[in-house]
Amino acid sequence: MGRAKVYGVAMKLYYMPGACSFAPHVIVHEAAISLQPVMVGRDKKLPDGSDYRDLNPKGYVPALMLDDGTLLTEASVVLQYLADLKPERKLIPPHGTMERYRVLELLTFISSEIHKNFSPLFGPRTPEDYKNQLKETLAGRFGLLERALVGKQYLTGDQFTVADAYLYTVMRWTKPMNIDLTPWPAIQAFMARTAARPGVLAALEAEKVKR
Ligand SMILES: N[C@@H](CCC(=O)N[C@@H](CS)C(=O)NCC(=O)O)C(=O)O
Repeated sequence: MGRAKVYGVAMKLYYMPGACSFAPHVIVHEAAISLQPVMVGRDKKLPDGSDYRDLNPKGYVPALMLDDGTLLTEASVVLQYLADLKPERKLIPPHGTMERYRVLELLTFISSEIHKNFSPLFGPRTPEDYKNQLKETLAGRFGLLERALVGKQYLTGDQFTVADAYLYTVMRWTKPMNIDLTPWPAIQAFMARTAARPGVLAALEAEKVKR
């Protein structure tokens, strides 16, 4: 079980190393949030030997267990919840602003158009033809992200947000999938810039995954 800085353990983040749960893990470090990260094994076993599915019937990560035992799932929602705990860190714009809707728009885009087009690429039974089709779809989506990132540090400008943590997390998967990012230089620059952030480095170290 990886342990980030524990400031007074109660809330728990369930994660698998390098999976989409890495995005909320980054936000935990970016915002210095007090929680205990708990690693879920590929066999769905928790460090105490119990079955993760007994706790979260969805069986996938991330999941956030709040201090009162409430379980919150779905990466985009867990990201919003964590960022809202520390509004002064500006990891998500305030409620009711157009800036917030823009970040929510990005989270949904990353979830449905990037994350979920990557997922079947990891499946050992996914047919090669379908994998190639998915890679073509992803390349089209990368073109949109490239345009969004040109001339900017992060997706919304100079401020790092939950959308950037999520985008960095899913774009890391281009490496194991042997997808060359050379055609998208603004995405490449974004990846290098984000990888150097202390919050990202701390999350990488906590999950014992490579940059
Ligand atoms: N809709 C979920 C999907 C989460 C998801 O795909 N999690 C993957 C890791 S990226 C997972 O836990 N896979 C292991 C499994 O399903 O057994 C979300 O957005 O949080």
